This record gives sequence, structure tokens and C-alpha cells, in this order.
Amino acid sequence: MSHIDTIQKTLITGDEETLLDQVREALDQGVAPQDILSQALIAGMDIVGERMESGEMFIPEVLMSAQAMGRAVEILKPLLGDEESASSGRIIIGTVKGDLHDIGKNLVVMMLESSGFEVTDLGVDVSPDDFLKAIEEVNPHIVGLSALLTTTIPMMRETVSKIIESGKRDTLKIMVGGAPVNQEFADEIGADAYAADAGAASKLAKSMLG
Ligand code: B1M
Repeated sequence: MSHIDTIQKTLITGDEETLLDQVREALDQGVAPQDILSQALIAGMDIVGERMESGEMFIPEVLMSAQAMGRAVEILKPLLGDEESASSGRIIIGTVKGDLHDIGKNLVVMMLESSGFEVTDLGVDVSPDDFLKAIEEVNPHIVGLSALLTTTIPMMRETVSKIIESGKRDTLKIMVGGAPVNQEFADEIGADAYAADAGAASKLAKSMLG
């Protein structure tokens, strides 16, 4: 079995310590960190999602895989990205209110940071008011909203509306993403950009800030 297959299989079992050993071993053997991330970890989480949906895996098991993935990503983090030094701009980002999914958002944060952005990560379950508070404090160039549930993407619309009401809309760009989000929805709620994945988010952020 290849390193990629082995890592993916272990991620699905949620055996964190074995996963970390296998990731380190694959890196030692010259497997590219980007391949470990996309082909083993992200693809593995997709399988976890399918099994969750079909009832083969339950929430505690999914959480074990999610936690193991977070630790594995920490190992890969310094090895990915452009490592630019000058600040490319200030970004605040969070998963919207009612939504606790943060693995994808954390990957977006990682890519943005490694592209030189100063990122303020507000975490998960972030209310429109908390976004507004952070906008006041940080005066960001970009606000990023993440959501993974069809039931929480309406909260993106509400957050954008609150930003408009606050009078701050013209001072910043809004980027949205997450599995149930698409370009059409982004246009509909008045966001400036939609990114399908972490790589696209970093490219878009750079292009939006010229
Ligand atoms: Co949840 N969950 N979950 N879950 N979970 C999904 C999303 C689901 C699709 C699973 C399924 O049924 N197939 C389903 C949603 C169905 C729907 O809404 N249509 C679901 C459900 C139903 C639920 C609960 C309601 C289950 C329950 O309690 N009955 C519950 C809700 C809790 C809540 O949020 N209030 C719940 C809970 C959980 C856990 C806590 C167990 C755990 C989250 C742990 C954590 O995040 N710390 C969890 C997980 C792990 C998943 C799956 C399996 C994996 C998500 C993930 O991390 N993917 C997921 C199934 C799936 O997606 N295949 C599922 C990997 C990640 C790298 O991808 O997050 O898409 P993703 O991020 C990508 C892009 O979307 C994009 O870039 C990222 C990196 O490339 N992106 C952005 C994301 N944000 C962006 C922001 C941007 C730009 C790009 O700009 C700002």
C-alpha cells in the first residue's frame, strides 16, 4: 500500500498517534506535503463524510478523524505555501453562527498566512455582531465567511447584511466558501468572491488586493 493510501486509511480509523507517525514517515520518504494534504487527508475526510451520511460512522468517530486531521495538518503547515514575509493585507475569518465545522476554514487560514496575510481567526459559531466587532478592531481588507451546513449558509447572508447596515461594506471585500456554498449563492448575497478551496482562497485574496 502507498503512503497516501495508508495515511488515508488511518485517518478514517481516527488513530491519531499512528497517523502522525505515518505522516512523518511519508515526509521522510520524500512524499510531497501538498499530496499528503489533498490526496490522503482531504480525500480521506470526504470518505468520512460519505460514511457519516450513510450511517456507517457516528459523530464521535467523525470527531476522532477530525481531531487527528487537525494534528496532521499542524505537521504539514510549515512545509506548505509561499512563505512570503511582507504582509499582503489584513483578513478576518470565521465559521458563521450555528456552525462548528472548522477543518476547512483552518486550511484556508493556513494558506492565507503562508501567502503573507495577517489573519485574525475568529473561530467557529461567529455571530454577525462578533464579525462587526472584529471589523471595528482590525479594520480588515477582507472578511472571510465559512459554512459547511445548508442550514447555516443563510447566516452568511445575515452577516453580509449586517456589514452593509454598519456602513463598513465599502471599506472591505467579502469572501465566502464551504462545501454547500457556490458562486451563484455568493453573487446572490452580495459577496465579492467565492473560493472552492484553500488554494483558490489564497489566490483570490491576492488578486482582490491587487
Ligand atoms: Co459535519 N456535516 N455535522 N461534522 N461534517 C458535514 C458537513 C455533512 C456534509 C456530512 C454528511 O452528512 N455527509 C453534513 C452537512 C449536510 C448538509 O448540511 N447538507 C454534516 C452534518 C449534518 C453535521 C451535523 C448536523 C451532524 C449532527 O449532529 N447530526 C453536525 C452539525 C454541528 C454544527 O456545526 N452545528 C455536524 C458535526 C460535525 C463534527 C463536529 C462531528 C465534525 C466537525 C469537526 C470540525 O470541523 N472540527 C464534522 C465533520 C468532520 C464533517 C465532514 C465529515 C467533514 C468536513 C470537513 O472537515 N471536510 C463533512 C462531510 C464532508 O464535507 N465530506 C460533514 C474537509 C475540509 C478540508 O473540507 O470543510 O469543505 P471543507 O473545506 C474546504 C472548502 O469547502 C473550502 O476550503 C476548504 C479547504 O480546501 N472552504 C473555504 C471552507 N471554508 C472556506 C472559506 C473560504 C474559502 C474556502 O473563504 C472564506
